[in-house]
Parts: sequence; structure tokens; C-alpha cells
Amino acid sequence: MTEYTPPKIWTWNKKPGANVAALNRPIAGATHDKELPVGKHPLQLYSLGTPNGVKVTIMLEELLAAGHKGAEYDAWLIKIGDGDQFGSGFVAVNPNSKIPALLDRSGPKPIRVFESGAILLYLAEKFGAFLPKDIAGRTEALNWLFWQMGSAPYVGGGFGHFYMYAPIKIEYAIDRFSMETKRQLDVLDRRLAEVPYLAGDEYSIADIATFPWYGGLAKGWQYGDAATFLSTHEYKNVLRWAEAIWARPAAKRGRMVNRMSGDPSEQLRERHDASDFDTKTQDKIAK
Ligand SMILES: N[C@@H](CCC(=O)N[C@@H](CS)C(=O)NCC(=O)O)C(=O)O
Repeated sequence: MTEYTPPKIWTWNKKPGANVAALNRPIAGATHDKELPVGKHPLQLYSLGTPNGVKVTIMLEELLAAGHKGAEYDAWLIKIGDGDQFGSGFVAVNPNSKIPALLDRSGPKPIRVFESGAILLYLAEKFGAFLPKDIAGRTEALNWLFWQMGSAPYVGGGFGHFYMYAPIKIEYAIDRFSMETKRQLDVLDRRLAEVPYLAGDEYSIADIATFPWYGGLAKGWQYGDAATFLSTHEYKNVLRWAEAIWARPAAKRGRMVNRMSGDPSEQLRERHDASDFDTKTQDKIAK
């Protein structure tokens, strides 16, 4: 374990390479002036194909597949590695400078929505879809939605960070967050042994929020060999549920939007029209 004695007062070490991620700062707000682009559709999404971003694009694709034409959207790419999240236009939509962020321009005044869970709930309420109508079902869906929002940072900021991204491997940190990630997978596995979907019989925003994180982890999509390291094959009910969601065409389309890595045929960097899936993926653009 690396020995470190914290000083009495923490100070920001701005030396190149001193911070874990060069873009991280201990202060909020914009670093530069930059307006956001606006497309033709009512909903403008500013995002990236990470698990938090994919929650929203799966939801939008599910809404469109279910016939909600008002869910047509432009998905713009926010390159967080380049600092796009600190542009003034983006910060006006999300003062927390993180993707995903949504602007609904369908009404008299644009409505901004940030935090992926808030975006899912906003869209579910706006279109009356993917959220059970009865109070018990709705509450159970929200229980799992909020569970996901509170739990995933231990997986991403904890396990994923220390297992994959941190410049040094710290056994204490990897151990602590592996333990917690496996505990969370077991929470899900036990719930999914009782019911097909998190809220019960109905596929809902609770599943849409949870799939890109825990479904992706179980399927081996995240953090190198993390699925082997965490023995995710043990979580049979999570895997069964993940396959049921992955069988949905809207889930496959949603995972392609704003994607910057993986197979070029599965990367649709920006989405402005339903036909873009057939004509604008990276493999087609390269031709
Ligand atoms: N709680 C937020 C988390 C969003 C989040 O962490 N976004 C990451 C990408 S997955 C991000 O934009 N990071 C950029 C940064 O931290 O500067 C949500 O669910 O919307």
C-alpha cells in the first residue's frame, strides 16, 4: 500500500500529471464560452455513450419504438475527455458538468433536465410510459431507480476507477469496491430471482437505468476483464434479465448512440434521424 500522510489542509496540485484525471478541478462552472448546437427535434440530448448516457438513449429509442413520436431527438456528442462538459452552453443545461443532459424545447420555454435518473423519470412522466401506473408498482420502480443512482458510483467511481483507471493498483481500494460491487450484484440477483423485471412484471425505467451498468458488467462490457475478476457468471438471474433486455432492438440502438469505442458498425456518434442507424455508423462513414 502506498504510504501517504494527508497534510492539515488539502491544496490543489496543478502540476501536469499531478491529478488523477487532468481535467478534474475542485471548482464548478464553465471554463470557456461555447454555445450548444440545436437540431430540428423537440428533444436535444447532449451526451456520450457511457453507461449513464446509454440509459437515456435506450429510453428514447424505447419511446419511439412504442410509437411516441414526440420523443424524436437530436443526440449531440459531448467529448468529456476534451472538456466539452465545461463549455458555457453545457453548464447552463447541467451546472454539474456531467453527461447526460437534456433540453426539452417542445413547450413555450425550454426545460432543462440533468441527472440520468431525473431524465428517465421526466420522460416516463411526459409520455406516460415505462413507469407502472399503480402506486405500488410505481413506487417499486422508483425504489430501484434511486437504488441504481445511489449505487452505481461505487461501481464506476470506486471499483472501475481503482481496478482499471487509477495509475497505481491499491489492494485496499480494489478489495473494498469489489466487495461492494459483488454485494450490489447479489442484491439485484436476489430481486431478479423473484420477478422478471425490477419493478415486477413490467419492464420500466428501473431496468433501463440499471441495465447499462450491471447488465453491462455481467456481460463483460466494462473495465477490461472485470467480469472474470468479479465472477459475474455467478449472477444467473442478472444475466437472464440482461439478455432479455439486450434482445430488445431499442436497447441495441440506444447503446449505439454517441458511442466512441468498440466495433465501428455499433458506433453512431451523433443521431439526428432514425435513418442514421442505417447510414451514419462509423463503418459506413469510413467507406
Ligand atoms: N449522477 C450523474 C452522473 C453522470 C456522470 O458521472 N457522467 C460522467 C460520464 S458517465 C461525466 O460526464 N463525467 C465527466 C466529468 O466528470 O468531468 C448521472 O447519473 O447523470
